Amino acid sequence: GLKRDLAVRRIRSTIVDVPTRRRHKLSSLSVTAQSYVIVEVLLENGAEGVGEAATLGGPRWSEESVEAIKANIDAHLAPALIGQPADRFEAAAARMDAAARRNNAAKAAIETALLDAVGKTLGLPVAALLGGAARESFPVLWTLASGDPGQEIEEAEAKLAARLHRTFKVKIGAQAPEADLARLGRIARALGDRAALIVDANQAWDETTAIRCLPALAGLGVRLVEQPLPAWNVAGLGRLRARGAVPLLADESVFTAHDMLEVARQAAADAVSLKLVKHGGLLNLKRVAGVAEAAGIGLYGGCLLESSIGAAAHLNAFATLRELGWGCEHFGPQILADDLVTEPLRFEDFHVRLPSGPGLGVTLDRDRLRRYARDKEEPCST
Ligand code: MUC
Ligand code: MG
Repeated sequence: GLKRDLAVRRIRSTIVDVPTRRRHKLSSLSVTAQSYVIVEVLLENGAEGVGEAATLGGPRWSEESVEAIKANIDAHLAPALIGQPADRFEAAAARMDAAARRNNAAKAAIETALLDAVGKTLGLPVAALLGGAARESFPVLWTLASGDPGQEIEEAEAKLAARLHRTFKVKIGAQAPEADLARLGRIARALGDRAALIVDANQAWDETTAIRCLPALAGLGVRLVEQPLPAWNVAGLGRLRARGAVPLLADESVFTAHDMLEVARQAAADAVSLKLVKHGGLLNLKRVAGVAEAAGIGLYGGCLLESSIGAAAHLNAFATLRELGWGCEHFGPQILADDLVTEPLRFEDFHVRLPSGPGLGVTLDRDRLRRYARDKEEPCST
């Protein structure tokens, strides 16, 4: 019967390192390659599914590294699911939670692969399994993060000319605030009203610095300031927001639905950045979005520089949200020197398209998986 057919036969995890087109510099880390764990699930019915766990700069953006993700999938998470029905997504998530605390990126990659395999079995997109798509394309921004304003202006001009992106997120916090303000001033003057700017400080500032700099950012026309304070300082974000200089976006402060509830209680953000690596799966991403919606907090489609696999997973969840007022930032496939799928996501007219077709709507390219695999021989967990 269907139940037996949908049982999980095998889960395989592979660490890959994919070079980026240029150095990507955040407040406290910088990368020239993106490291992912690609999870492949095989069902008894022969259907295959794929998922991706993204990291940024090892265990520095969040606590998970690809080495830890792979180890915990192979030793703890995969064994909890072998033989279990792949279509019982909530039950699978509960089994994973019982097997390992947190490990959100690892759990998200596995859940994505289950949804992909079941969607492929039923001939339905993952979005249909999550409530059904309410949109098929998403406004998508580009991130300027080389740290060199001349290069950043040139890069933004090329994106504008190609009609790929017209909102830019500038990564700040790697240098002194005044140097960042000067850099932003140059970028803002060069782009004028042809582009919208937001910034992400990745927790770099303390409250005093933020109180000093937020009005200046607003003066430069910055529309949204992402995570100016350390993740723990939700009360500080609430005080900053009460000053009303510029809208605030919570990123590292919100991993779980409980974190989201606390941000809502403290009125600490205007919007929240939704990401699989933080929330631990597509169902949990929708749960966090629900808490934000209940508090009147806006939704922003966040990323961690995923390939087209991880980006497709996010878009399938984002597609089911009624409002995604701040658009999304799934430019990841465009900053990679190569992708991991046979047909990359489509970017056009300042939007990225929800891929069509069953499951995630993308197909893993096994040649590329092998090319970028860190170890050429990967063991299976059966
Ligand atoms: C982050 O903190 O938002 C997303 C885009 C980007 O450039 O960095 C990431 C992580
Ligand atoms: Mg961020």
